[in-house]
Amino acid sequence: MKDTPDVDLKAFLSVEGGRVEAALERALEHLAAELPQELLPPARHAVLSNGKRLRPILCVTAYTACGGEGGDEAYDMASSLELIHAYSLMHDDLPCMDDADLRRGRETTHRLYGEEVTMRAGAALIPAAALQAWNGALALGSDEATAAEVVVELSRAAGAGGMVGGQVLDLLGEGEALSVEDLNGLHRRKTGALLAASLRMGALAAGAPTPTPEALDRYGQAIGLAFQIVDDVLDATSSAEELGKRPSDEELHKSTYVSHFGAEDARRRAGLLVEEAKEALTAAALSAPELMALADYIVERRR
Ligand code: GRG
Repeated sequence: MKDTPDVDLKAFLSVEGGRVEAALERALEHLAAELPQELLPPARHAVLSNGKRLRPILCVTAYTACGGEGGDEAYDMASSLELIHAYSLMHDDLPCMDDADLRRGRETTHRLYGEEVTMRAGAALIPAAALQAWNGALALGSDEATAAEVVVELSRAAGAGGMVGGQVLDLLGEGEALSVEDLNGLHRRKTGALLAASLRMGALAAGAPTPTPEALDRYGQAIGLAFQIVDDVLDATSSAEELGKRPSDEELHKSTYVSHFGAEDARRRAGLLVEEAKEALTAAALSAPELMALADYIVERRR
């Protein structure tokens, strides 16, 4: 893993990931008080599995880079993104979507707990995430107008104009030869919107003045697309065991950046996007070595 001058990326990811993990435990304990008992084990299986926690880490890193100060509350707010992400993976893996049996190196939630319970537990995570974002932002000291903006940001990115809309395009595109423009549009929504919202939520909660959120947005859009390109490369060049997930894009007959450009050129394109992301931070004079290092991580990751 490449270190930028001031960042030991491995240590940073490990410490930040641990704090996200703790916040997710708190969120699930809170949810357990209200959730029908049968939904708790599948929710815990999906949320507390071996994810990279990239979205909450980006959120807290942007929050800190914008001058935000806060302890566990920042991770509580940011863990809302991981709740949305966990629900999306639970539903994405269902037989009516990708029909996956392996996720994060373990059996998928519906394989263990059944489809109906997985569908319900996933649905319960959506409003739980909105409340988590709202309560977390207030606990950080945001006023209600700002906390509402944070929740709107999350909801918009997760919704029809973002992740859900992108997923619909993805499902419709199976077995079709999509153009690069179609692929970009699909992935900006399906993957990019939530990644970009992670940064905007952090900036909003920190009360960052424009143009900082705009620069973070440019950074977020660029790493979002780079992330997906690398995802396609890894999918095409690694085994299910290495990636901890199945089925592959090829098995699902999906158009990918690798089918358009080949793995090597796709990787090169991802690298260019990462440079574009870093330039957005430099142009805004935003001193954020961790965000620079996270941009490198997007292309260097192995899973
Ligand atoms: C109702 C049509 C409809 C959809 C519901 C299922 C769904 C919403 C959306 C699915 C979108 C989806 C699966 C996006 C995930 C894309 C992606 C790149 C996932 C992998 O993310 P990582 O690499 O995974 O961050 P880890 O495991 O590290 O968290």
